[in-house]
Amino acid sequence: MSPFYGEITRLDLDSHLGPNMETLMTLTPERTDNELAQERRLVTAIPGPKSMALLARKTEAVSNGVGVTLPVFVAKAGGGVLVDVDGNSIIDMGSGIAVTTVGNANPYVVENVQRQVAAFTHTCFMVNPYSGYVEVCEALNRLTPGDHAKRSALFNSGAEAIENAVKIARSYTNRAAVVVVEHGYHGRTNLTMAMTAKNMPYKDGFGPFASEVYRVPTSYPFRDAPLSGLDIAKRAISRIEKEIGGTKVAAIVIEPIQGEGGFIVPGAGYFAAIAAFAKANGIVFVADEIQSGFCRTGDWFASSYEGVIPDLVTTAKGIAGGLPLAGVTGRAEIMDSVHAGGLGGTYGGSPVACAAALGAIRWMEEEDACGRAKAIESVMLPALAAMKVNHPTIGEIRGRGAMLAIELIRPGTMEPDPERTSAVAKYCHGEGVMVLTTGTYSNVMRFLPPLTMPMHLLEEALSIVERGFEATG
Ligand code: PLZ
Repeated sequence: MSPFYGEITRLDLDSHLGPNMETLMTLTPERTDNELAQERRLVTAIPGPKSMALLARKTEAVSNGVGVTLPVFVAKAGGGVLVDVDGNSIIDMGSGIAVTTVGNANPYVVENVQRQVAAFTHTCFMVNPYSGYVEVCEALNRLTPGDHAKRSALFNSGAEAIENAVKIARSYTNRAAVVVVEHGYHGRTNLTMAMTAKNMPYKDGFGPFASEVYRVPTSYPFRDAPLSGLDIAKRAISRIEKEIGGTKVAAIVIEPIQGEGGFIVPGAGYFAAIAAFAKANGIVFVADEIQSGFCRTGDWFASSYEGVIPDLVTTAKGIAGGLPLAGVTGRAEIMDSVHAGGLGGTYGGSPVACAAALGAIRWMEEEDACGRAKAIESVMLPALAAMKVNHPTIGEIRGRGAMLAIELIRPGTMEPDPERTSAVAKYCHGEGVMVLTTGTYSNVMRFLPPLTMPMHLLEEALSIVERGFEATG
């Protein structure tokens, strides 16, 4: 049987084939399938008057607790651009925080979703099931690392996937403790706030937090030197043994590349040593691939770079081309240890989100999304390296595939420079390039372009980042 959605939502591929890898580097499509010119175009100040008017309405209608990075209100998006209500076309180097990996309004996603909403919008999978849910689980079981027997369950958001991974691990092990690491980010719900490291803006004033969550050292090569990834793993393991007890731990939850923590790629051996410790102690090792998964790093899952086969993998973001969907996938014996009816929710694995995911996954497989992420890396790394030579505030370039970042410091020190980071980001925004910042110290500029980004726009975005350094120096 096809790993994709059945006949009902099968796409007419011929009319929607995008550029493949052979043509990716040479061919720069002028238009996407939703007819957006692939160009940076500024016709007003950023934000323009229509966006400003909407921003005023937002202030009156939306809770102040919900912030906005760049208040340009989006009217259309696709390929590598966001087009706002004033007609500005902005280069999208953020993908809505690593979500629109297959591009905004990807035609495979759009067609599947349109067919699905016309067929039915909801039944609740726990009440009356449908094939899309099962097919997404089959795809997750097939694509996540390891060829052991697996099962999956679907949810609505990354935080919900993490909550459920912890529920499953506790149910399987009959243990309570959950171990997370410094700089980790896992969400904004009560349990996941406890698991998230950074106070502002995620936790401040929102406690008390869930109990039985313990934080141990993480590998941060730029700031650990001369200690190795393995040295830090030993430190983390010793902390678990001395302060919690290995046999008391239900789960260790780690991102293979830390996203909100600052795109931190662990030093060699760290991730694998922690996974081996988990295995030796009957602890469920959970890889949080919510930001790093689905071809973002040039592999389907970033755990593969570490040679680790996690017991459970959490996914969200890139899985469904922008529709809310998340998953927990893992060893059948762990996933099946939960009593029937113990996992679920009204909307988890909605038929519309599942149809979107099947479109997104199909595009990733047919269009060699991992190869595209690597092609993006091969354009970006040399450009960023050249920038580093001219701008000593760039302390480190890191990441994998289309998940790259630069960490800004005060030249000659290791001191983070969040002000410069924010100034460069603001410059880029004003020039029509959407960049995001991240990191515990807010001093990391991260790049998460959609994998449909035309190379000429990628190069243009990089040249504007460079000008941002010149203008703020
Ligand atoms: N785990 C690794 O990156 C979401 C959060 C942005 P949700 N990261 C972006 C913000 O300010 O809220 C994330 C992640 C990792 C879990 C999550 C949580 O995923 O879908 O936002 O709940």
